[in-house]
Amino acid sequence: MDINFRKARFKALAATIDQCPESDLPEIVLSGRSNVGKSSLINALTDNRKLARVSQTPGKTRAVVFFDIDGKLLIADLPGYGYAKVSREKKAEFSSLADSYFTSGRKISLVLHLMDIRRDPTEEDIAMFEYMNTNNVRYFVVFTKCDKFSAAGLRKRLDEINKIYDFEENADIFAVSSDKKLGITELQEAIAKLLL
Ligand SMILES: Nc1nc2c(ncn2[C@@H]2O[C@H](COP(=O)(O)OP(=O)(O)O)[C@@H](O)[C@H]2O)c(=O)[nH]1
Ligand SMILES: [Mg+2]
Repeated sequence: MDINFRKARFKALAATIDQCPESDLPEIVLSGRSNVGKSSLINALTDNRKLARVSQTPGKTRAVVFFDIDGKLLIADLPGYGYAKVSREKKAEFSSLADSYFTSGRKISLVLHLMDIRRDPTEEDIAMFEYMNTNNVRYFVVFTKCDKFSAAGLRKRLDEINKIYDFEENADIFAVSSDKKLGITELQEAIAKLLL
C-alpha cells in the first residue's frame, strides 16, 4: 500500500475505551514505557514536529490519542507505563486504559512496541511480549534513541540485545532515532508492506 505519512492529522483523544473512535481502517498501536519516544516517533514518521506532543514529563498522557494517516490507517498512541512521578492510583488508571484497549475487541493490525535501546527490558516489556505472543498480535520491536550510540557502539549494543531477548529469527526488529531520522524510512516501508 502506498501511504503518504505526511498526510497525517489528529483524529481523536479518548480518556476511556468508549471514547475510542469507530473505524474500519487498520490500526497501528504504539506501546512502551513513558518517555521511550512514542510521540517523537509519530512526529518522525509523519515528518511533522508538532503533530504529537513531545513531553519532558513522564506520565502526562492520560488518554489514547488517535491520528489518521493519509485516510488509510490509524495510529493509536497509548498511555505509557512506568511513570516514576505519578501516584499508584494514576498508574493503575493508565494501565487499565491500555489493558482495556487491547481486550476491547478493536482490530489491531500491528503493535509497535518501543524500548529505549540503552535500557534493558522491564517487567512490563516482558509482559507485553508474552501477551502479544500468546494472543497472536502482530508486532514490530522498535528500539529508540539510537543516536545515543556511535555506529560501532550501536552494533555492539544490538549484539547484546540479541543475547538478552532471544528473539525469534523472523522477528521484526528496528533501530531508530526520531531525532536524527535514522531507520524511519525502513519502518514506514515495513508498515506499508504489512498493510498491503
Ligand atoms: N536523543 C533522542 N531523544 C529522543 C528521541 N526520541 C525522543 N527523545 C526524547 O525523549 C523524551 C520523551 O519523548 P516522547 O516522544 O515524549 O516520549 P513518550 O512519552 O513515549 O511519548 C523527550 O525528551 C524527547 O526529546 C530520539 O530519537 N533521540
Ligand atoms: Mg507521548
